[in-house]
Amino acid sequence: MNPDCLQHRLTADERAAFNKDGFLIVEDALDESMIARLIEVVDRVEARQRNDENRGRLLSVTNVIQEDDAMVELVSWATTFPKVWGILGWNIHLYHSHLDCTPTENATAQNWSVAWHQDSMRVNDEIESDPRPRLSLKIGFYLTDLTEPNGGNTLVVPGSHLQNRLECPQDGQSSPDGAEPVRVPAGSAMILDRRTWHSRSANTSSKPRKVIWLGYSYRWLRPKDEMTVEHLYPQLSPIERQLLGAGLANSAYDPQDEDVPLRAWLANHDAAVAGGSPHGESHSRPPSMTRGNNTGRV
Ligand SMILES: O=C(O)CCC(=O)C(=O)O
Repeated sequence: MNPDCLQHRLTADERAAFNKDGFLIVEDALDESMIARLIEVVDRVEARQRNDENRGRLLSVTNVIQEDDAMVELVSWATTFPKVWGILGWNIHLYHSHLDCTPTENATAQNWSVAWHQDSMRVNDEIESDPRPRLSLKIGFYLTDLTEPNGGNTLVVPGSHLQNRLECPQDGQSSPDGAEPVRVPAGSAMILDRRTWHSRSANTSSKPRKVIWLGYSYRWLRPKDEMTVEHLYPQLSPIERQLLGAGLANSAYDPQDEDVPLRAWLANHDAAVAGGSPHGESHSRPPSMTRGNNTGRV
């Protein structure tokens, strides 16, 4: 990984804003050349996946890293990835990816429905705490202009990530109090705490909306899609392999240096993040106590 990315580390102000709002906008996350490469990927996938049944409707395709080298590059992209490790630490991987194309409503008779949610579905029903734990975040890379509010913008309720319940109208049209559209130019990214209540929205503009979402989580959270990436491993750097899921099952809980090359890289470049826990004091046993022991305890 090129150390130049260190200039994009999460600042104290960005951390405070992310903790307060539950999301963070990264302006100019993508340059023109990367936007063009990624649009080419979205267009290619869309051309392949469009059919008579889904024509004119939202197209959302998961498991898209293997679609192009540009997608692999995006996973450790210089302007965004340092902020991911700044929030989650080093024991992380990519657990989900999707690309979306929202056609204009002019092109369709789709009966659009806004659907307010926190991410991760059953996690929110089955985990006990209040507020729920963060566990993961995702980054939306906006490839088309969304400075106006009618382009199929992501809707968010700032600060709602600490609320397990939110009065969300489920009429498919209206939004909860405090909801706002994310209005950003092409090339911007949004880092979204998975707990922040959000929704897609209708695109009544004259242009289709194109966005790529990458989800990062702790390595012990199971991937949400097929993650068909193992065939890429030989051409990847060690950190890219970590991010794309290499490593045996228990290494997610008890990682050794070879399982998490990001930790060693951070120890050399961003030492404050390379410690035991992203939240301060570490409560896990040191690796020497756990690896190869015969106690049967896990
Ligand atoms: O595409 C968007 O604006 C939001 C996507 C979304 O709600 C999701 O991926 O959970």
